[in-house]
Amino acid sequence: MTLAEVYKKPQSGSLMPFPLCDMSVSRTAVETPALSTLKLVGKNDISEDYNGAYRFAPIEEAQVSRAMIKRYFNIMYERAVSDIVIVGAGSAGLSCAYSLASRRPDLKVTIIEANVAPGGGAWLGGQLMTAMVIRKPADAFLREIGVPYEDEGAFVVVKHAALFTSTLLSKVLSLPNVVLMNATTVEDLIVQQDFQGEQRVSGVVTNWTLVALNHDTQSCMDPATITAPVIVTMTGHDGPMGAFSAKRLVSMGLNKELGNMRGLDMNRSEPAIVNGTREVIPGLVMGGMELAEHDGSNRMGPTFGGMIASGIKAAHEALRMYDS
Ligand code: 48N
Repeated sequence: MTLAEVYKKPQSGSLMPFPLCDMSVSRTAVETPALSTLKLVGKNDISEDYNGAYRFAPIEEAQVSRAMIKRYFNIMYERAVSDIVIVGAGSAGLSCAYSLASRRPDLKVTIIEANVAPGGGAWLGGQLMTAMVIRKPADAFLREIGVPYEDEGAFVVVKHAALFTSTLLSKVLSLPNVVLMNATTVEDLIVQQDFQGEQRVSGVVTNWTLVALNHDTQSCMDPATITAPVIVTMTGHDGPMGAFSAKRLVSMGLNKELGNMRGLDMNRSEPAIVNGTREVIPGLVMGGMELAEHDGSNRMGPTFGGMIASGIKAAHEALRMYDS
């Protein structure tokens, strides 16, 4: 029986019945089932004797692999030289990516995120509770990306942090000039002397996170590189690689010592981090909670307006550097 015949002739148990739809699709549609031909029936219409079968168009396994391989390695090839690299896809990094890439579609913005799941610490509001607090005026960003909230006067509350993070993530990923490489770690910085003799960050050294976490268990597994005139580092203050660049600047002698994040003080910390978001050494913008480790500013705990505003500030800094 040819492959086409297998897919034409429903065998018992071979195709899972799809009880929610009246599969009045014609035979020809089986080859290219268009969801529009499925008519959802009301919930009382599901009957035990439903004998339709939901069919997919036939596929070869290699087609699936090649569809992924072609795209991923095209991205790696094309983004080996980017315009702006953002390290860390937490609330600060994603806010920066959105602010940058939505205003400058001409720029190739590449986000490197160590976790499989981007979003950093912004999936919960605080201590496993779900609501997310954002102090004004950072609520303007919520209106820009279309996240509903409850207004509590000096601050607003998003009913679930995941609503903010998933909305922001989807907005960022829908921008054609953005590439997100998740499960990918920046495991070093490219630092070169520029024509003025200054040490300038001009790219990042990357590896798949599983490799980066296992360097001590295997003989050397060399990384890849991505060069760019501007790097934005927002790798947070905790987590397996928190404050990566802040620590690396110290270990490579480009910064004397870490400032080490200070205790919680919401009113001091958020403006300090937002206003302190800057080019910490030529070519490298630092913001978000990573900056608290670099500068020694306070932490703010479960309020995220400072991360959003730091991301926006970092975008302005990055554009100033890129266009200069
Ligand atoms: O969410 P984070 O950790 O960092 P931010 O700065 O975007 O937001 C911080 C915020 O969530 C808070 O910590 C809140 C406001 N609490 C403050 C407080 O007082 O406790 O995102 C950083 C991202 C994570 O997704 C990491 O996986 C990623 O950066 N990351 C890296 N990605 C690539 N390469 C690396 N070397 C790396 N290190 C971390």
